[in-house]
Amino acid sequence: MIYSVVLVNVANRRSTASSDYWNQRVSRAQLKRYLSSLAEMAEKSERLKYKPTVIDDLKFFSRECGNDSLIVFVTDLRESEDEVIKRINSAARVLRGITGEKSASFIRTNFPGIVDPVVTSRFVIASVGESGVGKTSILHLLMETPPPEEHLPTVLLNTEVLPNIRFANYDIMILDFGGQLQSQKLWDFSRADMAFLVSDSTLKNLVTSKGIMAKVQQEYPKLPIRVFANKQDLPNALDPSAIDKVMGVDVQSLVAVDLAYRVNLLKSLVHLLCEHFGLEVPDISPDALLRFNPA
Ligand SMILES: Nc1nc2c(ncn2[C@@H]2O[C@H](COP(=O)(O)OP(=O)(O)O)[C@@H](O)[C@H]2O)c(=O)[nH]1
Ligand SMILES: [Mg+2]
Repeated sequence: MIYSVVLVNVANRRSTASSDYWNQRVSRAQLKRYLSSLAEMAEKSERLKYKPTVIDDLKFFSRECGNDSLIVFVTDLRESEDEVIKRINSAARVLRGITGEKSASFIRTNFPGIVDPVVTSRFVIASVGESGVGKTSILHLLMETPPPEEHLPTVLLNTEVLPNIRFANYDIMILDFGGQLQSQKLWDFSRADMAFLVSDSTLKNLVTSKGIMAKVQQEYPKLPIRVFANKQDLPNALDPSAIDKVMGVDVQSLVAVDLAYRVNLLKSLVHLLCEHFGLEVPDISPDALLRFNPA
């Protein structure tokens, strides 16, 4: 996880702009300690100063980026160094490129917009399940847009509701696949980081969904799958504990057409993502962690 990207003025060692991606901010003291260690390393050798440095439980990377400035990436300890190095090199290149054209104050003011495209990554969730169980409705619930009143089966892939959700430095993309049999053959999880398996809450559909889950797990053993049991409002819905037993995993029950369920859905998404990235779930509202339709 990339927590922050900071622009530092080399002469006075102060940060002049930053773009923050997580609620854990880098303190001024930590940044100072990093800059001191960087100066020490630079004295020893030019090459050493590009080595990432750990301060407390944060990892610091930096590059010169023109205009007597330094760009600093602050990450957690799990983030792949190669990945960060690729990104910080690109960010430094972008900044050096515009240094001649734009004023320092322009760069300061527009800093997040300048570095965001280099810092953010895509996180793909494939949403699958039988036709008519509520996959498209779940997207509407997430995005707070009115759900479809009648069922228009999604063919292949729904490109009308394109959720635009930012979590930390990730752009969450949800692929809403069609559920009809001819579409099922085209489900492709090769680009997915996670899967949502949506079922309704009838025994019949849960059993079918369990079969789908087994198939997906066999083909993609490492893909995390979260199961949703939708349509809890209907009279033939099994209750949540029975659903967990049938499916053999924890299932999130839901009424995708009822806005009251949105908070729980957001919380669950935050939990899943934090778990995936090895983050502690912060004690703040999911709305503050998931940014919808970021510019
Ligand atoms: N009663 C009820 N109807 C729902 C719920 N979720 C979706 N629906 C309805 O079920 C139908 C199919 O939903 P849709 O999201 O298009 O299913 P998809 O084929 O899985 O994408 C639509 O008419 C929705 O309004 C729910 O939780 N309760
Ligand atoms: Mg659909």
